Amino acid sequence: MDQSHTSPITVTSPLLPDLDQFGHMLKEIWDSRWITNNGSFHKQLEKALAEYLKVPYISLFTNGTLPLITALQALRITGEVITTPYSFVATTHSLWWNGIKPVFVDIDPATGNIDPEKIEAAITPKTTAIMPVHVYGNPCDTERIQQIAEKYGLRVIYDAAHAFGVEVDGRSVLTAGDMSTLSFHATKVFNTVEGGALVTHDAKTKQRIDYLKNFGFENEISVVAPGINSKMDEIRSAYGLLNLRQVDHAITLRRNVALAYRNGLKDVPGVSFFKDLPGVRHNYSYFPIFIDADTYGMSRDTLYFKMKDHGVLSRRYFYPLITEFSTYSGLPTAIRENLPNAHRMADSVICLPMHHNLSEENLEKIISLIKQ
Ligand code: T4K
Repeated sequence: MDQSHTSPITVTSPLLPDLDQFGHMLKEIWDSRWITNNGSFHKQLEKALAEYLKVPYISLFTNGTLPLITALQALRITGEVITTPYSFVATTHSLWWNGIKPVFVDIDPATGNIDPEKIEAAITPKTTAIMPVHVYGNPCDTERIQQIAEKYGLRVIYDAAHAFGVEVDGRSVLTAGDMSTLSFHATKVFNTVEGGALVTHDAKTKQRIDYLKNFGFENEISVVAPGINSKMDEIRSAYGLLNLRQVDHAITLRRNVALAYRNGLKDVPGVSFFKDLPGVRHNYSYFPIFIDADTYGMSRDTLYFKMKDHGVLSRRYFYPLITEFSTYSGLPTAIRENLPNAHRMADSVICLPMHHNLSEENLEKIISLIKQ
């Protein structure tokens, strides 16, 4: 099902389950009349995901933003949290919704992730946690972050929205820190249309998360905490079960796309990109390139709009930086001088189309547009 060369080439395209198989599952749901609130498919998907992702406990959510908000609630995080400006805005919004002050720390240009060596200088008596992001699925330096967290008694919540299936030396990155969150949005490697999850380390914490995502209900008559409603329904759980069966194949196809881009763009002056890291199982969730305007001979934005004019709808994830949005721009750590690497990356990035359905013809078109 390749995209036609005449229709726009979008930055991503959702992985869709087989419609007939999905129809059978819908029939089961209809027959059971159990459509949400921890039904059979929901339970099956949690079990299957925990196995696939090699994590001890996972709780499904309606999207990837509510697990961030809920993790902060569950760990009773207050005061200040150290985070990265180079992410989707939901990362920082989750802090704001909990009345927490975000403290921005610059990134490491080698990965796009928060630079652990700059974290300690940002810690104050009010700091209670660190919220790093495995941006584009590039794993953070989780060992160094953990050392710092332990030294200062801080919690670590990873926004792992991009890191589905990412492993380092055979171990899931989702096991790092106190908790990790995932997004199963349509645009992600694995999607349940909308959806997300929270990974925890022990049964007691999972239980607490499951109460919190269901209004705080412990049983029919007891509410143990001021929870929210963020439950995944049976229809999306069934869809997720089907997509899980084909996600490995989708990641292989994405890898082929990444290899083709790397091969096609390797000799283009002024264009750079990430390489695979040793020992890492990447998921190829995005393919960002970085434009050095002087060497390339054209600005990032000129190339971006040129591609758009030719029907290639790439995206500038993550430009502008979160610190440029009015809610956050007045914060002391949002100043430009504090975040030189993040600004450089935001000002030079283009995320090229990257998905399992990208045809060779379209790949060639994209590469030749960049080469021209
Ligand atoms: N943390 C991080 C680090 C995140 O990146 C995100 C979300 C979150 C937290 C929060 O997770 P969620 O609450 O969203 O689960 C998209 C997504 O909406 C968002 O999930 C994602 N990150 C962010 C990076 O990208 P947009 O506004 O750029 O998406 P949109 O609608 O412009 O779609 C992009 C392209 O994808 C379209 O041009 C075509 C294609 N597409 C999209 C949809 C929705 C399809 O082909 N079919 C579709 O159904 O935000």
